[in-house]
Amino acid sequence: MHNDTIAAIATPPGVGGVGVIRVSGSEAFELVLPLFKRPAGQSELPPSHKLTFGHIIDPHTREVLDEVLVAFMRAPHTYTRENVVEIQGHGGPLILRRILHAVLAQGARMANPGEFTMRAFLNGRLDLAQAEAVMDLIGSETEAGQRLALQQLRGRLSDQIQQARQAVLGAIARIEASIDFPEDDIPTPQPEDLQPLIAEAYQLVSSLLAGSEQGRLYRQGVRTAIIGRPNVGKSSILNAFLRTERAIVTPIAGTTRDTVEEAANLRGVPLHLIDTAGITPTDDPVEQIGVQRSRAAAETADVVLLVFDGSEPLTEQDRLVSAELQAMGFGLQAANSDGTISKRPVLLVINKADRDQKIETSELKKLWPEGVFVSTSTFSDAGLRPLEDTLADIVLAGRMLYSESVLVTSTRHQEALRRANGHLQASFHSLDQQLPLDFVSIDLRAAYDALGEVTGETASEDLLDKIFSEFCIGK
Ligand SMILES: Nc1nc2c(ncn2[C@@H]2O[C@H](COP(=O)(O)OP(=O)(O)O)[C@@H](O)[C@H]2O)c(=O)[nH]1
Ligand SMILES: [Mg+2]
Repeated sequence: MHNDTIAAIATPPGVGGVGVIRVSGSEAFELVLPLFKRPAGQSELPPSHKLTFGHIIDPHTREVLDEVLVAFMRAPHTYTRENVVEIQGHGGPLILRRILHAVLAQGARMANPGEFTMRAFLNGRLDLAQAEAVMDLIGSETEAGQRLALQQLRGRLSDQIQQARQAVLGAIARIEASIDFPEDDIPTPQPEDLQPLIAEAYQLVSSLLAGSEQGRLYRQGVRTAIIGRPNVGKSSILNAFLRTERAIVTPIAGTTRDTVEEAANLRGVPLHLIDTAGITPTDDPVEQIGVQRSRAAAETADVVLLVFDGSEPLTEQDRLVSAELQAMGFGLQAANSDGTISKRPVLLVINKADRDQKIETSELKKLWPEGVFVSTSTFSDAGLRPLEDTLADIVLAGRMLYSESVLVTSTRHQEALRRANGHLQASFHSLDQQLPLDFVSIDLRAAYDALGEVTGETASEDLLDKIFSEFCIGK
């Protein structure tokens, strides 16, 4: 049922200054009013969208549960477009649970994860891409990610999708009018009538796809594993990125025994840095586990920083680690024009640049003929900058994020757009081959539906359930 009244604690678990209970649905006002006691003389419904002071009481025992501010918000100018009540109580978990239970005892139902936002979607306040942006906005780790989510929430992505859909619909309408009403002498559309409309849609979708790999980085972040033999400075590099002493650094090889994972911010892209024990032959059982975990970290990484000690000649262990990474498919990354990256990128970091350099660069070049090298030192504040710059180049493939750009950030959208473009291409092809217009129309419909999946017009119930179940309760 989509208009029964739901309730949930909307603030995060734990202790806080205030906590909010959100109630939404056709009965929201009627369920909360009997619990809300105000100073004498005010028994009617308080004005909409204003905070009103009072107490929440247990309606049976008249016991006061909390001193609160309550906002009664009349539909449709609410988050869900239903009547909404927000009760601001003191932010203790027990207090909030007791207030929630009182609301539920009045006949409200406990909300499912994401159910408030789902109602906003079902009631037409947000489309699906905008609803997803709500979750991205809450979860964004960097300002750039936040900006992208906000653009999407404000409907910038949806606008472009709708524009593409309108163009496709224009082509479909011409074809179908001529098929359905042949007697009204509606002229059969010629390829040159349809091509500009299809091309317009194709171009819009292509430009969205072009930035989508980059967009995904801002949302999902980049898993970056720091790999190398022991003592080359891996943990020091992690610390330098974080600007704290997160990982233990000592001159003793084997100091890092487990992987350490931390988030850093690289020009707005969330970096998930993984410091590893290093890959090295060892008899120590604990170190062996550490080495296993280092391998696993490399296997699942988007980018590997392979660290060498520049103050020492290349060692046999360095060669072994390089060989292992190459066997995993790491090599020079190549950024394709459509934004995809064809090889798993590795960045070769020659650390301890502050010391006399004994490493043979010609040896390194033999190991990694197409490698991108960068010298760093973790001993000075500026020493990491070349590494950060080069990594940013690799990750962003040379493109900057413009604050006004609309980027597709979700795999789901990317996948739907790819399908849409596939169908648009097929319709072009059918036109070229002078196939019957029904064929063209079938592809155009498929493209139209694929685009509609992004904004939710053609999303299945299962898909909606899946998307909204990833939200938190109360959102
Ligand atoms: N001279 C110099 N020493 C460094 C640098 N980075 C790390 N070290 C030292 O190298 C040793 C090993 O560093 P650590 O980060 O623990 O290496 P890991 O085993 O690869 O994690 C420590 O004594 C560090 O102080 C650097 O840029 N220059
Ligand atoms: Mg270490």
